[in-house]
Amino acid sequence: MTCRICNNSTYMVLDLGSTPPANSFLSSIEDKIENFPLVLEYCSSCSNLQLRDCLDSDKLYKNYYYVTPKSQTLDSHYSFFTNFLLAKNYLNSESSVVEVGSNIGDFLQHIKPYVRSIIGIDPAENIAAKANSLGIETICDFFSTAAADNIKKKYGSADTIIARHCFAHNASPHDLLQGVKLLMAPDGHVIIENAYAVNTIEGNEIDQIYHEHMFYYSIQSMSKALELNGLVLVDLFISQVHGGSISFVATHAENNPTVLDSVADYLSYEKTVLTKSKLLDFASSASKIKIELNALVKNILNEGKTIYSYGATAKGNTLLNFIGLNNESITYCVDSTEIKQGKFLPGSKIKIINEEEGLNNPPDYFLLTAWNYRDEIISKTRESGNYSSAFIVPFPELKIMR
Ligand code: DWN
Repeated sequence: MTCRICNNSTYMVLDLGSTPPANSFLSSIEDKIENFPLVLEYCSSCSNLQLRDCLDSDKLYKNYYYVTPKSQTLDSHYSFFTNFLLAKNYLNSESSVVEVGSNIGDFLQHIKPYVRSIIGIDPAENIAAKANSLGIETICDFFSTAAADNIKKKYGSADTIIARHCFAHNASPHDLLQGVKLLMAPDGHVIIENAYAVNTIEGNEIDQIYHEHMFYYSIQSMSKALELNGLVLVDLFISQVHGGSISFVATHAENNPTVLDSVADYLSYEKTVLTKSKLLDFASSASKIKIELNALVKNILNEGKTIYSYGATAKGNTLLNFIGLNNESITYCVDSTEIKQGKFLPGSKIKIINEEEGLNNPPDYFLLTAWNYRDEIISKTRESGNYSSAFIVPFPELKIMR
């Protein structure tokens, strides 16, 4: 295969078999759903990790179930993110902001008081409609050069373009970056936040691999993609959100901007992680978690105890389907997202119930499929009066927390 960023050849790192698209929840247990291969590849030329097979975006986003959850973890991340942008003057009271993949507009709601104007763009019809009903002007479309052109004609150039956890969702970063190039003001900035390949590999996060995530960006691969589109990486910051994320800050290359030390500092560490041997370790961690988690679940069930999963996450669906766990071993999946409740997880066919039901009839163990909210979910569970359920945390190493 070839790298979708630099066109050099890639090699296979990990094959997770065939699974349904991770956010295609089933309305009925009888619903049939197609499986597609989930194979991760690496390009040693630009250090890009990508999916071998990309699904048509229309299939993935027409009716989308990921609604940004209400979460303290996310609220504090939004504050950290906004303070960083304001402190570095990537955002100020005169900024016109466009957020790509803005979901229901939670982040735009957060930065609204600090800037001149905000507009969201999101392809999921149900999600964009919800954002608009909440007062966040949201265009329902995929971001592309055509969409960028329309936004520019209607609202003018954007001083700041923000794209949080959506760049990996498009099979061609070049299309997205051409749109950015067109829409961004001459002295503007684009901030692209994404799960960071270094955290994914170091944390054995094999469940970050699902069809929506077509890329696992590194500083090297993003720099290359930016460079090929007349942009340049000038700054970055790292955060713990979503299992470890990186936010790339870029601007027009023709400005010959100063590249801050943060780029070189993190790049040297990244090069020690994205190596052939660490990628092999990552692939081995998949077999290890499969064996260990299956054995643990078997022991728990043999003792006559019950397990629910916590979080109807895209990640969780990769994990459950790869491990081979289903509704015979996991009784329910608890999740706070209303539109997911009453549905069934694709593949494992586990029924999703709300948090209150999970609290009223608690299991002996929760398999924490939303492990990225570990501390928040465990505190919330304890504060609600449930001191008995233990938590099985699958990553970075399988462990039980009581
Ligand atoms: O890139 C993507 C990321 C950012 O989000 C996606 N393509 C889709 C999604 O991935 P995910 O489904 O793995 O995301 P989360 O953010 O880990 O999902 C958390 C889930 O857990 C939500 O469905 C809500 C639920 N939840 C809950 O039930 N109680 C979350 C919290 C914090 C809670 O207290």
